[in-house]
Amino acid sequence: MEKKSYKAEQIQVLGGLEAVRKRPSMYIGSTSLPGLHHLVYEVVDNSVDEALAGHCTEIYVTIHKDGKVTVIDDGRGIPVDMHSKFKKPALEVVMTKLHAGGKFGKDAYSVSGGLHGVGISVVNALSESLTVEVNRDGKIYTQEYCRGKPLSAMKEEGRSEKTGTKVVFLPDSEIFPNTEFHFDTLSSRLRELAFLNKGLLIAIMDERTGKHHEFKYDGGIKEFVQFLSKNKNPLHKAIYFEKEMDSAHVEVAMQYTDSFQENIFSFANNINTMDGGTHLSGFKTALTRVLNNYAIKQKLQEKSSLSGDDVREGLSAVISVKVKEPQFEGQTKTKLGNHEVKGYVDSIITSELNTYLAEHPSEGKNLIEKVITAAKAREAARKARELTRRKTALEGGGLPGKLADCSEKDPSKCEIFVVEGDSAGGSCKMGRNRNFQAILPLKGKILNVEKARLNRILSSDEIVILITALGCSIGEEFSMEKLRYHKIIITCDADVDGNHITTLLLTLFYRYLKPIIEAGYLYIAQPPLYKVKKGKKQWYIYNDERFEKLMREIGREGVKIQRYKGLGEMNPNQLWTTTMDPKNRTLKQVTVEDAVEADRMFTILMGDEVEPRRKFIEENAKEVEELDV
Ligand code: 0RA
Repeated sequence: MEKKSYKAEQIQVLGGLEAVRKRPSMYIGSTSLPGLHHLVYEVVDNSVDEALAGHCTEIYVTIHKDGKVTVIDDGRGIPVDMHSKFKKPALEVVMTKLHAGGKFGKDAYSVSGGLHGVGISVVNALSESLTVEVNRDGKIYTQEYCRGKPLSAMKEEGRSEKTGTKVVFLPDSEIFPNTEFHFDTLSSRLRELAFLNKGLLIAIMDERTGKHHEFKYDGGIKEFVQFLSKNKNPLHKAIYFEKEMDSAHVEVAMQYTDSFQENIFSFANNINTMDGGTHLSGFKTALTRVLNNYAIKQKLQEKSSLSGDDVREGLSAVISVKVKEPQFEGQTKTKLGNHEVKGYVDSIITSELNTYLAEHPSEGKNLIEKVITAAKAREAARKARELTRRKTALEGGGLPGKLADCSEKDPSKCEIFVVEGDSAGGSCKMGRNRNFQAILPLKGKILNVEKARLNRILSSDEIVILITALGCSIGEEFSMEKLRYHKIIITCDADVDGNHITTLLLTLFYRYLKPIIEAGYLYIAQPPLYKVKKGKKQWYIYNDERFEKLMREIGREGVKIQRYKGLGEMNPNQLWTTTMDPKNRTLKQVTVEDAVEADRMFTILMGDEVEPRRKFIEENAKEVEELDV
């Protein structure tokens, strides 16, 4: 990319930072954990922009013991020349004025859109302290700030032959209720960025624990796809296409595996476009057309009959586009809107995939056989569904006999507790508020959907009962409008079996009913672990930490402790107060925060490969302590 020389005046300034401190969520989405982590991404995005412009090759992120984070890059360094309007160095303007961007104009791709690209000044505004050090023009420049305000003028401190920027910041505890960074959260986003920007080295070090990762992928998204298929059985080597168009750079990597799930991620300017958009739809349209034509040419079918779902079964793919003027749409700004991109992606896939199939006949044969088997299974599933419909009326109509429904009919007011076992189900039925709380007891373990296609899933009684109770159907006929409850609460024992059933249910929702998770309708009940009694006082305790703390406060003498092993040990009244009463209970909302990690976790935990599962459980022993899979 050509080198644009930079002038301080190019920086557009919209205003001061008071607005950011007054309404931080407007700029970083929230002040809870995602917002906190966004501070790091914001700084790193600026470094990645330098890499996209061809000036940066390494980025180092460090989480320090005192809660600070350092980001170092070897880019050009933030400019330090005088800004004529402000009579201040550009560095100070960039750090203290809102939206002091406009650095590359429309001449380059940059990470911006959604919540990204709000500017590094936002990080400064929301930091108790921030120090920036710039290596540029043979010199070192520094400046320090407190809550966005400079503590002194920019200083020149010696000479340096390097170029680059170092930012050290401490998130403001007046703004963020929790200022503790999660290594895994940061690490997985940084890994994603390294995949998306081939050759760029991104390292993260956690000085609190010594954990560290270093990511550098010369194969870029091709390696991303291999990573996604890692615990599955690939049918061929990953395929990679790349093309530079007038106003966009398009990359696609894909690989079929023998799994039944589709696993496609799309990105625009390094942002995960969760809601897809023109790049994704261009890919899907072209893939379906190319494979239908291929199957006809191979005399495997007479006319196009493979559906989009068929051609995507078992497919891992990453579509990454970099667009000069990205338009992000939708409420969360995670849908790419640029119309020209659909055609770009379509034409690349059409020509390149046809070439690939012509040049790789045996790979072609393997994958088209997989796709045709998927089509046959889909047909079988349709028949199974029809059969089930006749039997139990899958959508609407008759409700399952085991369901104790609520009297309220407005889904936004209704809750359903999906309860492990008939006896706990019975207590829940007695304890509930029948106006708005429904109870569905499930018998034992449901089928592991990770290992089955939809037609087999639909032959499982427990799943059909659950889907029927929910009202929303499944597969091609899934309908959010028909969902009968906007709170679905998984209620299992806090033991090995309970955890297993919870995971099985989560897998079912993640794989087949994902919109329910995305809408925020899925929850996990948090029944208490202990009842502690001393004299006339009694406490319900929900976690071990709190338990230890209470024991330190009240001592052990004359104290009666009951450890709950299952919901069945509580009477209806206790169940109501501790677990069901909206005024007292705590519910854990299920989110698809990191779909890549979630997919890996589900694949590892539920798939058939034993070794990765053993390793995962070992590494995450704390979280899955009692989960036997
Ligand atoms: C404004 C203009 C230029 C680069 C940057 C800011 C910049 C910001 C950050 C934040 C972290 N690392 C960074 N690296 C660069 C353009 C510089 C030029 O044209 O020379």
